[in-house]
Amino acid sequence: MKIIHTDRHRLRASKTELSGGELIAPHECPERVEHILAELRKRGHTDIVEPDDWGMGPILRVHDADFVDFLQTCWAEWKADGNAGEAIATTWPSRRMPRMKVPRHIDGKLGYYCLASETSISEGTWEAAYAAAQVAVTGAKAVKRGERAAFALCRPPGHHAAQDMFGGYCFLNNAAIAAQSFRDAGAIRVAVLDVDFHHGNGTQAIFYDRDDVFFLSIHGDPDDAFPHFLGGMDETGEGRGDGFNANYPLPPGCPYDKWSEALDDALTRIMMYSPDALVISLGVDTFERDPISFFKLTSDDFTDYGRKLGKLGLPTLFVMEGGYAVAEIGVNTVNVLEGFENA
Ligand code: OKP
Ligand code: ZN
Repeated sequence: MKIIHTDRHRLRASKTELSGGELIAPHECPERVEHILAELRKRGHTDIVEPDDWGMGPILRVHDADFVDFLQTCWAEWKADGNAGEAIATTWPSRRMPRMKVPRHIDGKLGYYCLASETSISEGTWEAAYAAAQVAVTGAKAVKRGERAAFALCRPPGHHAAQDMFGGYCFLNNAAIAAQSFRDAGAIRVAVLDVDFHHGNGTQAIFYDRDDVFFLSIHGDPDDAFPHFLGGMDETGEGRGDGFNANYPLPPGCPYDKWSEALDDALTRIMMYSPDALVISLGVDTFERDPISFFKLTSDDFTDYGRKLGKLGLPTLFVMEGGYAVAEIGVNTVNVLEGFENA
């Protein structure tokens, strides 16, 4: 399988994540990708290429220009404001404060564009997020040109990022940018299947009113799991998009047999949709020993569902999302890819 990777992901090396009332070393760290790369090489996957630079065009097809401008300038403005640490949002346009205008001050901008405060913006964050988006677009182009499948080894992840919001470790929505790139290169219908433990709220928001991109997500019930405020079963799309959004919220402790029932249903719906391309938001935080999640998949289960994905026979782009059991992230990720290849 063709793999797209750049070491520019290392430019995202935040020192802080707000967790349990403390600033901890982030779960979403550069070592994640290094472990995946090492496992790929160990198991003979050597078709690893650098991304091409497609510029801002593909990013602006998905994200609002003012939001992208904010991401590019946030760190400099935060430093100029005299702050010692990393940029963390502390105030929001919440339910009783609906003044939906972008404030002038960096604290106001941060709250306006942020959906969750665990995610600090640090030096280099924009550059890494931009590179990850280019990795995703390069993967989409490779599949569009005829590769059976490709793996966009994106970092930082993307599926929580909406048109104009960052958070949940995400800044630019790599999977959505890839899906839109498929569309712009001539694909009529694209399905995005999100198997990360967390609901892909950003991807859902981006495509919610569209019937040309079918979004499906299997995730921890938002009653119990981040991002808490989206991901219910009753969210089926709106307008032309009605019927083209499908959520499978699952309870704490969910084992593979139950998870894979949801997957089977999702795969049936994808085949009925008959997409020209399939984008998989691949998070392996469904793993039984993931430190921030509550599903119970074993390493072998990843191989099994990779096989199910491969059996669909669709042009497929894998886009890396989450997975925080860092020692096992490589094995679990490569298991999915090899299951797919050996289907
Ligand atoms: C990113 B991805 C902790 C709540 C914050 C943020 C999780 C972001 C996951 N009590 N957790 O979907 O893997
Ligand atoms: Zn996740």
